[in-house]
Amino acid sequence: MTTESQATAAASGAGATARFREDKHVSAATSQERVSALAGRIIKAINDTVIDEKVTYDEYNALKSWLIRVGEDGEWPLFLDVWVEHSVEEVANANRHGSKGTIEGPYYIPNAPSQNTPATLPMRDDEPGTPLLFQGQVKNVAGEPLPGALIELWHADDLGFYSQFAPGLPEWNLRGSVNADDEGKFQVNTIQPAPYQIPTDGACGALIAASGWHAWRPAHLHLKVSAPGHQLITTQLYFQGDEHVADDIASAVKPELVLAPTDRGAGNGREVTYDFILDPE
Ligand code: MBD
Ligand code: FE
Repeated sequence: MTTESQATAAASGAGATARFREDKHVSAATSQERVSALAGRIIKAINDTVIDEKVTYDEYNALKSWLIRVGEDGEWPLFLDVWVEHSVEEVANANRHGSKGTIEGPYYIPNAPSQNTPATLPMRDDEPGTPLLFQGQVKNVAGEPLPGALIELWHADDLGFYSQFAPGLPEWNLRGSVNADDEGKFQVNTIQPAPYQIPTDGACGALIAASGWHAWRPAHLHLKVSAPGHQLITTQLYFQGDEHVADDIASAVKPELVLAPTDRGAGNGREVTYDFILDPE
């Protein structure tokens, strides 16, 4: 039997690449001027690095071979989301007044099974991990409850693997779409995710090893929260005490996004309350 621990960089990379092609409808409407300005700056940044650092032919060929491998391993979504998306998110959400957003990452899947609050994410009968009750309320920037709110939640399991990107997991494991109540209140039962390690056997892992960096993201919940008439926010929530909160390889932690769950007692795991503030459309 294939288990999640046998996940390979190439298989999860192929999944992330296929997902991106299916879900993100890339617009061709960018003007020639804009393409020229952006591509020109990126190419110039590479050339400046070559000149400043006196890059050798061996190093140039190492780069070429590594870039070829990123594509072969399907790791362009992983590479870009880990090392670039945080800046794109910073620009995109600069004018928001509500809850902080952060990067989406490569493992979102739309249209997870829908449930009403109080909900329990789809999980295995014997799902490993500490139970976690995640609850809160969706409000507008004036603090008023928002009816019709939707909380999409996806996260890794207790071994750090995401369903549909690692083998052996049920299709929708730890992925759900939860309708909040008329006052925007929601309760979701899940389990505490484990920290996530960038696959070590692919191109991104090779870069990390060659640089002496670490490969870790702190444990996190991924969320997309929306309500009629309001801007959807894509975010993540982290856990106080996680050693990688202070040095996420994806640079996606913000202090406002760190949770401090409390013990529920009687072996019932932990619970935490977090309210979402949505900006108007
Ligand atoms: C993840 O789980 C993730 O959230 C990001 C941003 C990149 C790689 C894996
Ligand atoms: Fe993630």
